[in-house]
Amino acid sequence: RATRCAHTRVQHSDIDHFRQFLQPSSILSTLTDAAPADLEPFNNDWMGKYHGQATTVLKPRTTEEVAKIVSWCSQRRIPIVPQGGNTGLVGGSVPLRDELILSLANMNKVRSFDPVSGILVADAGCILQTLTDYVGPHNHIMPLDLGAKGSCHIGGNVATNAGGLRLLRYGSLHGSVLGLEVVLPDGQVLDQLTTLRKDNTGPRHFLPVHDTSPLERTLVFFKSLTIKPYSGYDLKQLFIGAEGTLGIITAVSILTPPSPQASNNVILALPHFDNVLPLYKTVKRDLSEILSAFEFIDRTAYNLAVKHGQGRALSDEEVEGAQCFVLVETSGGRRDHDEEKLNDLLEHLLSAEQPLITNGVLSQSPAQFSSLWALREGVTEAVSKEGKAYKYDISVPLSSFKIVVDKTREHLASKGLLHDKAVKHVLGYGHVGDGNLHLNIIADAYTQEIQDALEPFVYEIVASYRGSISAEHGIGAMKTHALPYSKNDVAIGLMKQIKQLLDPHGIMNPGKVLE
Ligand code: AKG
Repeated sequence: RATRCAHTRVQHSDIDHFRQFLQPSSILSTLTDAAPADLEPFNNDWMGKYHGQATTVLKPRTTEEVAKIVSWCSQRRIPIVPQGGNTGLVGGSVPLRDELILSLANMNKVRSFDPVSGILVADAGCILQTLTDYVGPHNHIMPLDLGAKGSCHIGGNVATNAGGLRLLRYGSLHGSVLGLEVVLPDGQVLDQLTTLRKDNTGPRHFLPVHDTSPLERTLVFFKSLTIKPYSGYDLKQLFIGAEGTLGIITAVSILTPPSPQASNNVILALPHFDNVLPLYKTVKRDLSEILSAFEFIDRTAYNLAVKHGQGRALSDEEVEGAQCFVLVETSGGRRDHDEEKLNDLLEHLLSAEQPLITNGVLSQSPAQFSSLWALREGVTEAVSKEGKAYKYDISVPLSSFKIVVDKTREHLASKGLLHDKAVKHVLGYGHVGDGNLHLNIIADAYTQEIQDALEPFVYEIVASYRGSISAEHGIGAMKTHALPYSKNDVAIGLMKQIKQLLDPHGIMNPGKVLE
């Protein structure tokens, strides 16, 4: 187990202390004048699956304020849940009990942008879409894109190592994040907000506040592992995907790629799932450098997206005989060149002796481009409108996507749970190019019976493929117990030691990532 120290609840005297340096509007507490309903959006996740009982939400405006809050909480042993847009799917951003919630929502300024290098430095609480709009006029885009872009925060994206729809083209945040500013669990500020593309020196800036710094302790720790110290540990990588358990990300330096000059997309209807792999090979070969997304939705996911008004429904003729769909996007430098390539691909696919697809619908306008994307991006929303979703974000070999979905459906049927009063749908969609399947099970309600039928069943399938139980959504509160299905004892042991080293009192997002 990771550290579990005795924790303290927020008291009136703590609020009095916070009032000394926070504006009144930055403090929301039922201990003083807030109504419990005011805290509901912070205490509950958007799926209605995870619920906390925090009495207090603080919304600092500066890194210094964050540092003061954390330093106080460290001394008082008050556990903290850092919260961004609260759009996560694994219960990582809501309290498990009555921890203090530290919302980054008021830290929402762009600190700098260099239109030549494309390097953006922004507060952690900036909304992803706002940043996209900010860099857009400079002909840049954010290196990540996801369905929750209208409300998720860049700090939360980095803290969860979010993947999304552009990973195929621009890689993971471990590559595009150049620097971070992090408030450590004792209140010190680790300033690694570099805007350098290359930096092999390891830790550079450090603002010491107390005697023994976590950095010193980290170096001693690595020394104890007989790894050469000062050889350039890239400390920021520790915080990418740590889900706020090692510190609070307050600012992010990120490389934004140039906007593509031309983007197109097409939805391809496939008669069998078996065609997805050969199709992916063909598309990669024919589109090569302009391919920017290859997204999969099965027929159930498509039907739900259409039922709940997400994007443009294809005609009956276009979907006839389709078992699943693939959305292909191209992003390139010259519209006529890219269109020619895409048209050639379609012609080649449709005229083959044994066609891999039954139909292809090419977007003809920016509005159609968006509405084809909405069919794929809108699945999550459609699922939430249909019922309560059990979500498994897994990495498994691409060839097994359908097997995993089918086996789960059969398993639920064998338990007598596949009917209108229990599980209504089992569906799969996701990022083919990244080997990332989103397995969703939609039921009328969250029940222990369904939960027990799904776990460890799903995790055992994932482990049988040596896959990952968390591809891009994080571990949160949902998967702490399931970590051993994807990480061995050595890896988990090391994670616990790092947690112990940086957060000896266990105040940072307790019960998340590690049990
Ligand atoms: C996606 O649509 O790519 C997601 O990450 C959401 C998956 C889900 O809602 O299960």
